[in-house]
Amino acid sequence: MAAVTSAAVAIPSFTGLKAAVSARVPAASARVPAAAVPLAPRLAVRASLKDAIGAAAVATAASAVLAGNAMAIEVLLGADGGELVFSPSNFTVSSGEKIVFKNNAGFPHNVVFDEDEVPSGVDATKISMSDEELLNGPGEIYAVTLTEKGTYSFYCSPHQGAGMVGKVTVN
Ligand SMILES: [Cu+2]
Repeated sequence: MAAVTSAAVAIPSFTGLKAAVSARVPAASARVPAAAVPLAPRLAVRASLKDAIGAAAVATAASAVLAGNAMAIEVLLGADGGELVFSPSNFTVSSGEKIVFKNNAGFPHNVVFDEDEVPSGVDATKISMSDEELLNGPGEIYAVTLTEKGTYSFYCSPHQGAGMVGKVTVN
């Protein structure tokens, strides 16, 4: 589940990093004596910069997957026309290929694998988001890698009733 959380903040964090860096530069070039800078704000800046750097590394990894790695498939959450579907909703991947579900329209969405429709021996909860966990913002992603061969069914819990369901076959 760590992948979910870090991926979810990837896009906003890039902006955050730039803001944090540019905010520091004027302070440094002004040569303000350290003692003149209130302690609490300095700590706050460091904390946010550190957070931004950590998230930026995640963002870089995520874009590498999306842009440069052939061993990944992107599945849109919500069609461009706003339909509450996975696009594609029925697809095939190789064992170990990363599947990146990306918020596109009609969110919030999530991705939950059906415990009754995964290959035997696979724990659906380990590859799913929880029912309460949602991707709320544009471009947020949930990535999962399936290694056990077979057919898996999944759904979006807010929109399962509206037909937002999908199937992936792992070869
Ligand atoms: Cu949905």
